[in-house]
Amino acid sequence: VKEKKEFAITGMTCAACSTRIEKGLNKLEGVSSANVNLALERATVEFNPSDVTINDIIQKVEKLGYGAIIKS
Ligand code: 9UX
Repeated sequence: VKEKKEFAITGMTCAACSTRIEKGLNKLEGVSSANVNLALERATVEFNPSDVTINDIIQKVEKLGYGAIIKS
């Protein structure tokens, strides 16, 4: 089962920020793809909910020093 959710990301200032978040999320077990758009301040994440939760994803972003709010 695969789920696709969008998150509003706060705290990104430069392009390296979005790359850091992408790399960090892609390293999470259960995440099959993570894309972060700096201009739109948005992350699109595809994941398997039995391996990783929305909360895990938000906590990972926060651990990296940014904020994440689930959008849809
Ligand atoms: Mo750019 Mo982001 O120098 O945490 S990487 S501001």
